[in-house]
Amino acid sequence: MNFRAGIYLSIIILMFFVGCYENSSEKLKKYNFAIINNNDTENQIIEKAANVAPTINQYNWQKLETTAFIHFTINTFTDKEWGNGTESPKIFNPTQLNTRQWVKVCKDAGLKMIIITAKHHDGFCLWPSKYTEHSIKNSPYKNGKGDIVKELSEACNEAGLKFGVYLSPWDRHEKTYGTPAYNIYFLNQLTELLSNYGNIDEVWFDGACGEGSNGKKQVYDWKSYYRLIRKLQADAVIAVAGPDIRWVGTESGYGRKTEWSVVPATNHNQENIANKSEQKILDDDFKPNDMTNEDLGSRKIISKAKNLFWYPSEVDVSIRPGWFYHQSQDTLVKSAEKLIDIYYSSVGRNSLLLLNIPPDRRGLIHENDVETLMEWRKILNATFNCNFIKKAKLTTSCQHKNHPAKGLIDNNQDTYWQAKKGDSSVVLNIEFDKTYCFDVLMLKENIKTGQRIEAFKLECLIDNEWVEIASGTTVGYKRLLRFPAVNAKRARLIIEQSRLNPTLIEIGFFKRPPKDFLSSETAFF
Ligand code: FUL
Repeated sequence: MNFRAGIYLSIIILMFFVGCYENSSEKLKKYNFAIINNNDTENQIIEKAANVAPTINQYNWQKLETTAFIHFTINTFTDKEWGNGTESPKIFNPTQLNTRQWVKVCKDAGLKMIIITAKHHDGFCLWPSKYTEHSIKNSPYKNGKGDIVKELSEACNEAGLKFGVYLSPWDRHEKTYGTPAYNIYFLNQLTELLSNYGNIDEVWFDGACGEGSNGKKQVYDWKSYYRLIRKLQADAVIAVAGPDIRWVGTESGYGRKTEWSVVPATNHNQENIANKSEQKILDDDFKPNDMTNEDLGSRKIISKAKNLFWYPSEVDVSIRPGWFYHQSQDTLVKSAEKLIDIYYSSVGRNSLLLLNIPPDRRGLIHENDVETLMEWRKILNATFNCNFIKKAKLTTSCQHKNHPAKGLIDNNQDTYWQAKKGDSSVVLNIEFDKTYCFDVLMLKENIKTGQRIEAFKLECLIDNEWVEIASGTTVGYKRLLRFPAVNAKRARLIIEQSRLNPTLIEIGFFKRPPKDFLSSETAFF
């Protein structure tokens, strides 16, 4: 193949797998990637990066903000985190399983989608797959007639929640694992899941594999898996070992303070994701294509890239120390306050939060988990129910004629403020209708035009002097900053640096409830 044909072919392949072909919304840009030419200057690369935007699927996914993971399988009955595939299906026996309870808890907690471990690493299937005997059909659950994927998808559907499936590529039970035949097995199982359970909104491919250097080595046919998903569930996003959604790089619940959704396309190397997807601490050493790197998308990183694409981050974390239920961890459920900190450090840092809530051996979400989730939601509601900006006067020297600052407070989710072309540092002046006490700032970029803001700070007029209250780097879909409470009538947001003219689609000033709020809740309201 000659050089030019090679380039065209690479572009077509990239377009297919990053999903631009599916983006039919006029409001979104056509491409979620940019090709960097060898002779592009640094400024041209920055400009290209600033114009990369999400696909419609990625955008819809990001808007969910908080979603739920359900880890439930044979491990729940063996008290293990990883099964080895030799467990008998006979021990899988949840006696009170009720997917409507799972859905109610998740919905009341404000979680907008549920992703279930249809098959974890041990290979046991929660649906009666016709390609294996290692499934729920040989368990005592409903005398082998149960199908938990179906029960959950129906319950989600009834309640208006989205639904996703986790299917572990690593399979410790299936005999063909490690041979090309396994790819056929995997595709068959995917076909069952994507054909028989209504809409699937997210497919989660775990990169984990604990085979070790002497273990079985499976060469996964990722491209066929992706092609099948695009064909059978065109609206689904493919996460982690997939092209649409990026693993944040830890399982701690904490994303990066500087989180870019536009990153080099080399981050999309599946073998690398698989190698690195065990629990890791972020470090400062730069390792190319490593999801655990602290910096994935700064100017320094993208200036060396060949291609860029929109690859937003998902923060997966469990409400308990383990991913699966263990009775010994009933007292170790994360507190509402801890989950609040996680919320600010995930959703508040341009990521989506995927919170794992593992049902117990009865097949129910345990009372302790329910309690903490309801408290968490109460604190979030009490914080974000009232945005003090609503009656403020906004002025700026810098606004695009079609996107004035009033677009930030006109209650229309589609209007936004944009600086004029050429303005990459701007000031937005805010005069509230009265003095407010606030301790949270929320910023949201209009990511339909791309992610651009690189540095910002908030100042308030206190005793006639402008005082810096908070500062940050990236914004993206949503950025939340907490700070000690201030009383102010005037504030100004200074966007100090941006890749091209910045946009904001929403801005918010909020007050967190007092620490004893949960115990004195009635008094507070
Ligand atoms: C990891 C797995 O090994 C864990 O068991 C869990 O499923 C987590 C979400 O991903 O890679």
